[in-house]
Amino acid sequence: MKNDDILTALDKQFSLNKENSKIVIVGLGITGLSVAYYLRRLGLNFAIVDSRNKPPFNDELLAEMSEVAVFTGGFDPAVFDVATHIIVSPGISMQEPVIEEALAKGVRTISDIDLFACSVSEPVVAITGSNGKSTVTTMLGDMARKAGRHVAVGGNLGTPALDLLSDDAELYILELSSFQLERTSQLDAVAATVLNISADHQDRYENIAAYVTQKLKVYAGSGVMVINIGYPYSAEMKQSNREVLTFGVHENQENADYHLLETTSGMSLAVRGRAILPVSELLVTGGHNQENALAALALGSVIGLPETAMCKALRQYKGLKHRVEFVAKIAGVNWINDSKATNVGACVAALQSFKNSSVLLIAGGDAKAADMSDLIPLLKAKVKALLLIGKDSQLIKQAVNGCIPVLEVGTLKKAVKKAHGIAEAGDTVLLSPACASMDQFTNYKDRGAQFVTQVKALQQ
Ligand code: UMA
Ligand code: ADP
Repeated sequence: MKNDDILTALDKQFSLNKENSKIVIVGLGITGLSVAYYLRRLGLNFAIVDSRNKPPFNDELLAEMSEVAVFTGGFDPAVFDVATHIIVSPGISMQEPVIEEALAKGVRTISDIDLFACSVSEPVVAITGSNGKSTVTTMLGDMARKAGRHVAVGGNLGTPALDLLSDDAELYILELSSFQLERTSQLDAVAATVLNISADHQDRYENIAAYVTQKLKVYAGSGVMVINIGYPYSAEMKQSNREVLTFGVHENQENADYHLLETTSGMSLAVRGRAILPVSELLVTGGHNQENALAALALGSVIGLPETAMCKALRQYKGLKHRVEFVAKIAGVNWINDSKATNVGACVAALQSFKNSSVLLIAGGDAKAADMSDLIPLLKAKVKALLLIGKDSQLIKQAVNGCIPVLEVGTLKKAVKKAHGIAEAGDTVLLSPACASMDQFTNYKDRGAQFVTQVKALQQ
């Protein structure tokens, strides 16, 4: 869209304009920086505030836009007092006292996703869920490229939505987190999905219902609702005036539009009883990835991607790093990096893909107030020993209540060393922490990369 059209849309939706608006960007992470570039392009003035002393993009911002006022080292209420609009980054809770006070005074809040939604006329596909978002987003991106579409893929995946805006893009695929959705009002995706729900971010939400409410905002607007029939909330979610497509691999899956089908040559991905791709041809493993593939197929069908192109992309999809990623086989022991398992649901999915109780599981970190006792059935079925790292070790140890042997090792380095000492040929050492990483690492990528380095060092 042209800048003038975007400005008209922003004025209409949010009374945001050059003449009367005083905009404050809250947070100078990658989202805050993308908002700054976007507002500058439109000729809108703004200030930035960040609670950290040295936010990650401070230097880049000052180098590129030295005229912008940047307030760091806390949320100074004086900055919020002058604002007419605040654009709050996803990592900051809307329950921050300064933000609550501003909203109570009538300051308008807009998310980067709102700005994005007001700036595109091309179709947008929106993907959320507790787990599998990045996998499905990238699968669908590959499918669209295979079909010859000019597609831009990002959001919570890594590239902020506003940085995707381009004249070339004919289609946008966005991964969205609950943090992004909770503060968004303008989304109207042509196809949207909540892939699944398991407890996550319970440090930011009062209860699971509050978390689900935010996830369901992905279905805002009038597009096709792509629904996983295996989840209890799915029936409530259906709206009679909306087109719905279902997918699933659970008990009632035969009722789904996209499901698994037993054929004479084995299990296949299927559309309404018609087999389209044997699961043996997928490079990614585990029932959860078959479900991800079904979700991507359903979303792809809404945007008119040919089935042949979609299946070709699925056959070639190798999976993302840090998601049940094979690292090495050392003395008959498989080492697997699943650092992206930042919640219990993801760890459960990883454990389910192993056949017997030969797993040495390295877990722990910041549990984000989750109930770790949900791991107990899978720990009993698949895990020989649990090696705990990170700040919530004690809490996890108490929650699993001695159901299997637990070793509190503290750090990842010690966990790798210990696991190497006790693993026997045929075992698998799995890093699938069920926790966020920030207590000991920069992020999950850093945690995964350190694991890979330490495992590779064992081979020397
Ligand atoms: N922070 C402060 N003070 C501030 C601003 C931020 O302490 O003033 C902290 C936050 O509490 C958080 C960190 O800085 O711990 C980053 O927050 P941010 O809002 O600046 O984040 P961005 O760098 O803009 O990255 C965000 C998403 N991060 C979060 O939602 C925490 C990235 O998702 C996303 O890729 C990026 O926008 C582009 O859309 C990451 C993530 O961990 C991968 N997401 C969570 C998840 O997947 O579970 C939701
Ligand atoms: P997200 O972007 O939602 O965090 P990813 O695709 O990055 O999802 O995968 C994160 C973790 O969840 C990985 O450990 C992965 O193995 C696991 N996972 C992926 N898809 C699913 C699914 N459909 N159900 C449960 N766990 C999954």
